[in-house]
Amino acid sequence: DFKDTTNTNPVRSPKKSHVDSKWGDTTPYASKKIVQSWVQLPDGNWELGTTIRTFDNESLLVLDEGKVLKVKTETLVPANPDILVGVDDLMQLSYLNEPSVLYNLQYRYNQDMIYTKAGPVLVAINPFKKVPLYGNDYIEAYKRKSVQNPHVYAITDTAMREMIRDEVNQSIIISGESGAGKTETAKIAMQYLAALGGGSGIEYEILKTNPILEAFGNAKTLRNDNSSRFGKLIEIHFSETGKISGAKIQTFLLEKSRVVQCSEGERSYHVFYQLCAGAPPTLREKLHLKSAAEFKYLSQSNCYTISGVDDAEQFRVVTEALDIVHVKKEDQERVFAMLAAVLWLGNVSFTVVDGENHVEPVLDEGLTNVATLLGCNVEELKLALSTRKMRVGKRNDTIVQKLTLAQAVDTRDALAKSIYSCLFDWLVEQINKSLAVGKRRTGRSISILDIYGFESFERNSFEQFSINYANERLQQHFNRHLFKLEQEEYIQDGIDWAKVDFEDNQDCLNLFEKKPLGLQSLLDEESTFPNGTDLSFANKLKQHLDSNPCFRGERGKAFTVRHYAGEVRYETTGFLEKNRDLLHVDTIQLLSSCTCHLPQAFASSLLNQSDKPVVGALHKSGGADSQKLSVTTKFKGQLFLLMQRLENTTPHFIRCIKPNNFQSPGTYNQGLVLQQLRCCGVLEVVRISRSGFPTRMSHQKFARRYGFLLLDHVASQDPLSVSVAILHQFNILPEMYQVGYTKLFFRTGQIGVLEDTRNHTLHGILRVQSCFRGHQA
Ligand code: AOV
Ligand code: MG
Repeated sequence: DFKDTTNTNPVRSPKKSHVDSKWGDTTPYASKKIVQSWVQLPDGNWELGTTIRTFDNESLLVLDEGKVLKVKTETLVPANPDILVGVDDLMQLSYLNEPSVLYNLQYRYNQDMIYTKAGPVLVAINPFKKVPLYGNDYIEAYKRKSVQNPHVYAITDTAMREMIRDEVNQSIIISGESGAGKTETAKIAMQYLAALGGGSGIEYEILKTNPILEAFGNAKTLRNDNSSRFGKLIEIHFSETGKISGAKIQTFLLEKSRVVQCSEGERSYHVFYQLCAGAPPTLREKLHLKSAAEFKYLSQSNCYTISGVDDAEQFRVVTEALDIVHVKKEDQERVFAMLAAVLWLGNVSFTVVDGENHVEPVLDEGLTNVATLLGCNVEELKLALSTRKMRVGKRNDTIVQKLTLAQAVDTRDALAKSIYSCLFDWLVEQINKSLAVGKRRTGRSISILDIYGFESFERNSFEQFSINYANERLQQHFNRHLFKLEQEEYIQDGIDWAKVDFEDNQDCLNLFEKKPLGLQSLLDEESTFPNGTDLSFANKLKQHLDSNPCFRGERGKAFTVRHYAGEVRYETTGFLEKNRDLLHVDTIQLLSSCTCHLPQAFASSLLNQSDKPVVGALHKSGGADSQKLSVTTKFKGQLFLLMQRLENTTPHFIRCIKPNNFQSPGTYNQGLVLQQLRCCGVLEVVRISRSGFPTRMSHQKFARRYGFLLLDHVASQDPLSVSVAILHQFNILPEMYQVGYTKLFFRTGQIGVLEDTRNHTLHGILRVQSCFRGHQA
C-alpha cells in the first residue's frame, strides 16, 4: 500500500544538516576519512579518483586509468562507498551531490536499468533501444509485488491502489524535454492499467487510440522521430471493482502550421506519408493519390522516410485501429479524402493576372482534385482562393477585393490548416464517443498527462513559444506539489522543519501571463491592431519588458526568454498571424457548401472557428470575426482548466531524461543529463524527501485504522492518545515521526510495518470468520 523503500541512511535532523543548494552534504571534507572522491576534468565530466596525498590545500589523486592529478582539495566532491553504487532510490545515497547522482544513474543505465526513484519521483532515462522490461510477465510480477525495482508499472500500480484505497482520482504526470520518452512512458502506463483493469474489452480500444493519435498528431522533428505535436490528457475511469469503465481524451493545441510548412529534415504529420505509401490501389485511384514526393507540402523539407519505420505497414495499423474505435469504413474514407484534399491544396499554384497586382489559381489537376475531394464547385473554389468579400462605408456595401500572391497563398494554407485541425478534433470526438464513460463521475479515475516537451531549436517560433509556456505551467505544478505544498503543510501543522530552497519559476510564468504587460497580453494587443506587425510586436516587448530578468530583447524581431529549462531565443516572424488564426468568411462559406464533408460534427467544428454565426462575421478589417479568442488566450484558458483538474487528483510524477541528442542507445552525456536534472530540481526533491515526512495521516484516521491492533487498554480514547499508544506499541522511533496539530507525519517506509500488521491481522480475522461460516453451514 505505502510503497516506500526503507531509508538506509542514518537520519539527519534537517536543522542540523549541512545542506547547501549545490552539493547537498558539505560537511567539511578534511574532517572525514574519504578515500574516493569526484574530480571534474577540463571537459566538464566527473571522474572518480583516490586521494593518495594531501598537502596544504591541494590533493594528489590517482584516477581509474592510473593517471595522477593534482587538484585543489576544496574542488573535490565526496563519493559514496561502493556498497551504495547503483542504488535504486537516490534517497539512499549518503552523499547527495551532482556527480554521485549522475554516476548512479549512469551505472544503472549501462545495465538497462533505466528507472530510478528520486524520492517520490520516478526518473526514466530513454534507452533508445528495446529493453527487456515490459510485457505480461513483468506486469504480473509488479502486480504481485514480487519485484521491487523502480518502474512505470510500479508507479502506476501505486496510483491504482491509492485510487481504490482513498477513492480519490489520481494522475500520472509525465514531463521532460522533447525526445526524452514521455509518450512511450505514457503508453507503458496505459498498458499496465489495461492489464489490471481489463476485461470489458474497452481496454483494447483505449490502447488503439495511441497509433491513431500518433499518426495524426506526431511528426518527425530534428529532436525526435516521433515527436508529439499536441498535448494529451487521457482520463481512464474505473468501476467499483477496479475494472476500466471508459475513458476520455482531451487534446491541447495541435501544431497546425506543420501541415503547410516544416523545416529541412523534418516531416509533416505521419498520416500523410502513411496514406501515400499504404493506401490500397482502389483508394489511391479514388483520391488521386501520388507518392509523397509529388506533394509540395511534403516535399519542401526533403525528408520522406524515418529509419526503421514502414509507413505502408503503419497505414494498415492505423486503419485497423480506426475499426476498433468504431470509426465506420465510409467515415474513414472521408477522412482520407480530406487528407488528400489537404495534400492537393498544397499543389495549387497561382498566376499573376496580366499587368495587375493580383492573382488567380491555375486551373490544373491540383485545383480540380481539391474541388472533387471536397465536393465543391471549381469556380467557387477559385474565387475563395483569390478574392475576399469586405464591407465598406456607412451602408456596409459588400465589395470584392482581389488578393495578391502572398494573400492568396496565405488563404490557401489557412484552408489546409483548418481542414486538418478540424479533422483532428473530429477524430478525437469520435474516439471519445467510442470510449464514453457513463454520466456518473466517480472518484475512480487515473489521468495520464503527456504533452509536448520543452523545445529549443536554432529558430523558434510561436509553436515553441506555446509549447514552452505549457511546460512552465507543468513545472509549476511539479514545484507546488513537491516543494511548496509539502513544506507549507509541515509549517502549518507546527512541526520542526528547516526550509529547503528550490528554483521557483513563478517569475517566468509572470513574464508570460501578467496583464497588461506580459508576453501574452502584449501579443494579443498587437494582434488586434490592424497595423500591428511582428516587428512592432517585438519592439513593444523590448519597450515594456526589458527590465524583466527573465526577458532579453534581441536585435531585429527577436527576443529571448529565460525558461526553467534554459534560454530560448524566439523569432517573432509569424507570431501575429498564428495567434490570430483567422479563417476568412469566404473560406468558411466555401467549406459549408462542400458536399463531401464528414458528418455534421466536422462541419460544425469548422464553423466554430469563427465563434459567431457566419453571416454576422463580416468585418472591415479583413472579413474575420473579431470576437474570436486568440490562440494564446484560448490555450492559456485550457491550461488553467487542466491545472485545476490536476489539482483535484493525487499526482504521481515521472521525469523523463534524454541521455544524448542523437537518439542513439548506449551514449550517456553527463552534461546533458545534469542540465535536465538541475532544471527540474531532482536533487532538491530528493533532499526534501530525505529530510521530510512524506507519509501523513490525521490523528483520527490513524487511530481508526490501527487502533484495533492495540494490545493494552488506553485510558483516554481521544485520537491523539490512541495514536501515541500505537506508536509506542510498535516501537516507532521518535526521529521517524512527528506529531503535528492535526496530523502525524512519518518518514519514508515507516508506515509499512503498521500496514503489514494490519493486513495480516485483518486477513486472519477474515479467515476465522469464513471458517466459522463454513462450519455453521
Ligand atoms: P517524447 O514524447 O518525450 O518527446 P518519445 O516518447 O516520443 O519522446 O520518445 C522518443 C523515442 O525514444 C521513441 O520513439 C523511442 O524510440 C525511444 N524511447 C523512449 N522511451 C523508450 C523506452 N522505454 N524503451 C525503448 N525506447 C524508448 V516530444 O513528443 O518530442 O516532447 O514533443
Ligand atoms: Mg511525445
